[in-house]
Amino acid sequence: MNIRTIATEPFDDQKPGTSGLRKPVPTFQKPNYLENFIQSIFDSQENYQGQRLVLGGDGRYYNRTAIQTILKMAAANGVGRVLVGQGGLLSTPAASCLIRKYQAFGGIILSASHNPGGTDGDFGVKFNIPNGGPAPAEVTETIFARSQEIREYYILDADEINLDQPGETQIGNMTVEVVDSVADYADLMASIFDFDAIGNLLSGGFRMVMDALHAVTGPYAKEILENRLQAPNGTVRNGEPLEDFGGGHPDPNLVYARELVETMYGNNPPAFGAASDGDGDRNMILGDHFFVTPSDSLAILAANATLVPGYAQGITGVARSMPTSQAVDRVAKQLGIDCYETPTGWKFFGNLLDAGKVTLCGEESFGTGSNHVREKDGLWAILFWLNIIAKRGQSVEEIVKDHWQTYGRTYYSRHDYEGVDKDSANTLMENLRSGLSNLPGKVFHGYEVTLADDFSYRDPIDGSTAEKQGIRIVFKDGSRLVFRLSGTGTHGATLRVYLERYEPDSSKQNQDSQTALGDLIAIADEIAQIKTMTGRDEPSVIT
Ligand code: VG1
Ligand code: CO
Repeated sequence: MNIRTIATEPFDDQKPGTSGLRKPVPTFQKPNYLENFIQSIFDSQENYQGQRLVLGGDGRYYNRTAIQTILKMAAANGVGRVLVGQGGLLSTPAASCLIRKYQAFGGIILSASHNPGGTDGDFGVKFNIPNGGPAPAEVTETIFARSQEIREYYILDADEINLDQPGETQIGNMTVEVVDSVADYADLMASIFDFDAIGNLLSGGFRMVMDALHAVTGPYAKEILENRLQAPNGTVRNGEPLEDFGGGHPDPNLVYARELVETMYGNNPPAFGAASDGDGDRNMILGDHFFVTPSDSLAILAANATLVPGYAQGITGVARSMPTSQAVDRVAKQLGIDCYETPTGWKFFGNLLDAGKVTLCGEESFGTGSNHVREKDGLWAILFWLNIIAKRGQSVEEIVKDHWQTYGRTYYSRHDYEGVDKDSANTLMENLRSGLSNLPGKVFHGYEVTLADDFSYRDPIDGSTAEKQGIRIVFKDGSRLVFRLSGTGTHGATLRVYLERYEPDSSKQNQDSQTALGDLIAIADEIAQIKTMTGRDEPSVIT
């Protein structure tokens, strides 16, 4: 056994963002770039020698290469056993499931999630902790600090591992176990949802389509929907994971999941349409000519949770990221349970879930999940919807409109200005920040500002704090504008503007959301000078 010590120099740009380290593939291909970051992860951990590590990725270009390197480095660093998904594939929620089930000390997930892949796309590395969730800021900061001092890394001389053959191989003192990427996760889903009811629905003529966007969810969706739940073959579209996602943008929204949207808004569409993202943690839900906003989806899952066997006893609490609409708050109020507001990013839900304070949580960015793992989970949300439909015997549109009748409708939209100039985006945010104290009391298009701040968060469990998490402008009627810069993009800056207005009157709940939010869209531009500062007339993506 030959462990080599390789001399290296730090890279100054290895600070993880909202969800892991994401960079263009050529950056990760620089000599020692991946190795430095991986060694920094090991260096930041204690007492992992001899323990288990979970490893897999979303199948994008560089996945297999990176896995071979990480296996040899794990062996050199004293890891006892690595569970790696067959073919190098693990969705983010499946990795979380394995970490928990097999008590690993952590997991390394290779994904840049919704960012495009391929030789000139993005690659990414996420590190998850023993609870199965994303490393909290304290851990990512330690990893980053380590990456700034690194001078050497350790790697074993070993042959490439065959990732396609399930079974065990020994490299050095470490065992590599190639595991079925899907089985444990599928079993977990079967333990939560009413597979009999969903199976009867799907084999009984109810038509659905699931678009995996050539990303990691394909094999999971085929096994669960087509094999275990007996949906007709072909229910899962674009189910073959490809290194470049077929040239697409694996982001399940109305713009990037165009093929699915065309089907669901075309002639004689299926009753249910769904899509997931690159690493399988996001979901989009569509009905016949009908789109469910992710914020509404979270509220509806919370309101209907007891229809699902896994939540039949009721939910203890809910949490949403700050920019996510307040629709779920109204459900929590009615149920008499707590509702927590956290910064953007799943890592902020971990402590609340671990402490049993919340059962369900979600983000406006097509992410919903529960205490079954510590990540958001695309297929879980899709199965949750199918379970509700099977039990209620109503269409997606009927379920949503019923919900609005009971709780009121929250018109909601996010406007993204992608790839704008970094300096201009920073100036826009700085200008907003410096003007915040002048806003309360001011009236724009009939909307009076009652609160304007830069969101900060104190974790109720461990007291850790996070500052500057997005600018909130709240109006007297509860309407809100939120501004923040993306922490996952790799080119220029992405400005996200979140718009929200509450409409309790059921006779006014059938407007197009962009129309209903028209005044707020105008106010956002007036206050933030978006057009002037970004040089853009309109957002690149509206969801
Ligand atoms: C975006 C979303 C955020 C999500 C994050 C990771 O972050 O807004 O809600 O948690 O992506 O999702 P940002 O900083 O770009 O707004 V995933 O599915 O890409 O890992
Ligand atoms: Co994702």
